[in-house]
Amino acid sequence: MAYDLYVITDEEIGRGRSHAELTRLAVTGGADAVQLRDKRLSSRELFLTAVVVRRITRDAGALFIMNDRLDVALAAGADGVHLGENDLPIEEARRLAPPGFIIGASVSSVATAARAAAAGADYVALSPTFATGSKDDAGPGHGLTMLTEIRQAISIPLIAIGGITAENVGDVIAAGADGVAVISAVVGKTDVTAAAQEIRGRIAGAKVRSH
Ligand code: TZP
Ligand code: MG
Repeated sequence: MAYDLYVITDEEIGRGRSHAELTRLAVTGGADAVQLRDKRLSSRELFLTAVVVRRITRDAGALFIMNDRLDVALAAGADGVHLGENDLPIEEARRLAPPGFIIGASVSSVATAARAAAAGADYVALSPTFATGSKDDAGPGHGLTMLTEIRQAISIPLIAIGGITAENVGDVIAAGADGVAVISAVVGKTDVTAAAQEIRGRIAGAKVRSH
């Protein structure tokens, strides 16, 4: 499964649209994966939302990755979970998850990327690749050079997250990312579907040029 365009839902950035609606609009625009991310909902609300996102992504043939919460991911039948450096350790998630379950990990250096790959992650996301206003504690961007260094150090899929736009996505792919995870560049736009289509097209173009 490809991670070319990985859209993260965020209702605060989503201009009043729900996780379900954002998911529907994003997969219509060709999103390959959708991550449900909400730090405010109760476990029950998150689960009920995840069940809906699961149905929409399955119907569209897109992956559904749950942010932070392995329990909710498993309960809702998600394809995987995305774990940050302060979330459940990758090894523990792997121990609890069924075969084939996707575990993605945020990383912030070549060393943490190599460690995540060795621990059994299915993909890593360099977080944040560029500075972003969409995550309060994201910190400064690591930049394209680190993306290239991580690409050379590991062989699992590498995703860039943080500050990715239609304008810089070509450079991000050329630097070695297999895909990009975005909030504002898709979810924050008036026309989510068109924004997804535009970025996906640019990723495809950059891949043709860099291979
Ligand atoms: N993790 C690292 S950066 C980020 C997350 C969830 C926010 C990405 O949002 P945007 O708007 O695409 O920069
Ligand atoms: Mg997290």
